[in-house]
Amino acid sequence: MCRCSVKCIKCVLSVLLISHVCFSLFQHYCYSRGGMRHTSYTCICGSGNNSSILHYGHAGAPNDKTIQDGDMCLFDMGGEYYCYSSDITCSFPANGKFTADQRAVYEAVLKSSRAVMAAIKPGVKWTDMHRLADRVHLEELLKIGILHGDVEEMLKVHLGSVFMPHGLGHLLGIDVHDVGGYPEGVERVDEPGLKSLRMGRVVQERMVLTVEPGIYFINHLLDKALASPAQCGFINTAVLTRFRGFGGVRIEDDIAVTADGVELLTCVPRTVEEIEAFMAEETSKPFSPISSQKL
Ligand SMILES: [Mn+2]
Repeated sequence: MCRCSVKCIKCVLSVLLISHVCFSLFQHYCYSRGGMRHTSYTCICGSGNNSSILHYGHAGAPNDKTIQDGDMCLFDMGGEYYCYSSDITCSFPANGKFTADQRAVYEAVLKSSRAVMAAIKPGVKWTDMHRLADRVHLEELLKIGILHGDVEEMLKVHLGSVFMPHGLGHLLGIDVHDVGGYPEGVERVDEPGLKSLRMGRVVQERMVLTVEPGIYFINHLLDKALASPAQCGFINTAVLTRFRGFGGVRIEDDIAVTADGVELLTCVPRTVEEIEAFMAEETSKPFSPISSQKL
């Protein structure tokens, strides 16, 4: 189902409309091409500032925004095949071309995603992978100029969770957030960000997991950080202001843990160059999700 979901995502990447239309195209593609009657969850098709809403797409925020030129889009979509789930997020600029700020934030997340994937192997703690993603994000936000100061000090005051308030990833299987994340004897770490992890275990061979770091500009979390004496000193308010309304970037891949590393199950365009090339090629073709492709 990962392979078909990837093809569907590529199909949706090539046309942009109202968010729920993108969801419906994905559903149609999943069912007609992959025999997948259901998606694994209500897909998230956020754009612009809505891409910072972690579970955008629910009934209270029903994927109803028209996508605008210049928006970042965050599409979190997965098909379900005979109860087995997939869960993939692509973030991309609606018009196919990253601005300098969009590129900087996107590449910061890609760097943490790839650092985590390079570090995962049997025996590592999943909580340490989350901490690694936080560290890379903070290092990169420092380079962008949104933060200043010492990354070690930032980690002590949990500054990473201001930008990534969710967990790094979760077990994937019969359920999209599969069970077994906290068996008896495994305690949840009660720290911002880490407490949201749906899996607290040591990584084992043959586990299937999502790796989904993200950086989001969520106004109420930014305001809270600016009001916190422990955190506000690290934030460059003038630069941060530029990113208000940016939304967010998440890069979510599905992996299977092997004896000495990972197998990547989601082969979608990931680098800035791959995404821009893919969107330039696809948008140059006439689009019809029903008739243009042979079933
Ligand atoms: Mn996920």
